[in-house]
Amino acid sequence: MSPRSLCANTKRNQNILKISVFALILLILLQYYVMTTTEHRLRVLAIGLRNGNSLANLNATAGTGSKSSRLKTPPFSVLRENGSSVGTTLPLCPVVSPELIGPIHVIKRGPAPWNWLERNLLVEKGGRYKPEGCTSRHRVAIIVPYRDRDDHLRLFLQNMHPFLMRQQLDYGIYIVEQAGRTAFNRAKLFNIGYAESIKDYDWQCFIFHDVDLVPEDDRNIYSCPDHPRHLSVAIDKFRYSLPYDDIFGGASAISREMFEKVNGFSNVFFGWGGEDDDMSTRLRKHNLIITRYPERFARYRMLSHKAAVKNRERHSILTQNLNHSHKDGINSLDYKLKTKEQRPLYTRVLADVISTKVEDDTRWKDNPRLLQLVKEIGSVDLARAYLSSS
Ligand code: UD2
Ligand code: MN
Repeated sequence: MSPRSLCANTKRNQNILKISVFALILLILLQYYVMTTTEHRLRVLAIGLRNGNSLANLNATAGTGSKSSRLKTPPFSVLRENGSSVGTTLPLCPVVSPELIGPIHVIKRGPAPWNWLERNLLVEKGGRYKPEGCTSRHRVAIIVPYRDRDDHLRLFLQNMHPFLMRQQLDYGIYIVEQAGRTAFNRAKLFNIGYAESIKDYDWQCFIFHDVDLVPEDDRNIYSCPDHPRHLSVAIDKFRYSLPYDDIFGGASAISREMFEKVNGFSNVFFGWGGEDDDMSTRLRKHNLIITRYPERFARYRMLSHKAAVKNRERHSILTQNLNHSHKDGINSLDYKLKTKEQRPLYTRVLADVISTKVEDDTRWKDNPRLLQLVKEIGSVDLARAYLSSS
C-alpha cells in the first residue's frame, strides 16, 4: 500500500471514529432527556395536585397525554346508583382512567427526604386519596408489612402515590409495622392490616404488597378483582419471569369477601417463606382461581436488599397447616396494637404479633419447648399439634 493511500485510510478511520463518538453522545443525551422528562412529569403531577388542580386539568398542564381512549360515561342517575366511594354523589369515573401514562420511570435509588415527600405527594392524612371530579369505582386498602426499611418505604410512597392517583382509585395505604425483634411475620401483619383498616372505612378489597416492589407500568390496575389476582408477575430480580405457577407472594389483590371466605392468611409463619404458598393453598381449597395481568403490564422493580434468613420449618408447617386453615387466620387473630396513627402519607399501625393469650398463659411455663413453640406459632392448639407430630 502506498503511503498516500495509507494516509487516506487513516483519515477515513478517524472520521468513522468521530462520527461514532458523536452518535454515542447524542444517544446518551437523548436517553437522559427521556428519563428526566418522565420524572419531571411525575413531579408536576404531584405538585399540581397540591395546588388543587383536578387530575383532568393536570393532564393538560403536565402534558401527560393519555394513551387510553376516553370513555363516554353512562347517564348520571345510573352512575349514582352504582357509586363506589362512600359519601360522594359525583358521577362514576370512567372504566379506564384517562390519566394513565403507560410505562413509568421507577425511582429506585436516592429516596427523597420525608419533608419533601410530605410537601409534594398530595394525599390526605393517613395516605388517603380519592379522585376529585368523579366517584371512584374501587375502594382499595393497600396493606404493606414493614419493619426497618425506611429507604424502601420512602421510595415506595414516592412511586406509589402518583401511580395510584392516576388510576383514579379511592385508596388508603396502611403500613403495618411489627414491633419488637421476634422473627418477622408477614402474613400476620396482613391480617392485622385487614382488621385495622376495616375499622376505618368500608374497603371493597385489599392489595397485599411488599414494600420493596415498585410497578413499572400504570396499566397494571390496582382495582378490586373478581378473582384473586397475583400482581407481581414479572419482576426484574427474577428476570421478569414467574418463578412458579402458584406463586401469590410479592403483590396481590383480593376482594374482602374472598379474603374472609378463606379466613385470611395464616398467623403461624414466622421468618422468611411459606406464608404466600399457604395462601395459595387456601385459595385452591375454596376453588378460587389466581388470575394475572399480561406480563408486559405487570412488571416490577424490586428495591435491593439482603436476602432474609429462611424459616427452616416452613415446609413442615405448610403441610401440617393444610387442615388448620379454618381455625388459623382472621378468626383466631390475636395481637397487641401499640400505635395507630394517621401520618401525612400513610396510616401507621404498629403491632406486637405475639398473641396476648400466650403471654398471659402461665400453664406453659413448665414446658419450655412448648412455650417457645406457642410463642413462635401464636396458637396453643397448633403448637401442640406440631409437637406431637415432630
Ligand atoms: C419473597 C416474596 C415475598 C414473601 C417472601 C417470603 C416475591 C416477589 N416476594 O420476598 O412476598 O413471600 O419472599 O416471606 O415473591 N419486610 C420488612 N422488614 C423485614 C423483612 C421483611 O419490612 O425485616 C417486609 C417487606 O415489605 C418486604 C417483605 O416483608 O418487602 C418480604 O420480605 P423480603 O423482601 O425480605 O423477602 P423476598 O424479597 O425474598
Ligand atoms: Mn424483597
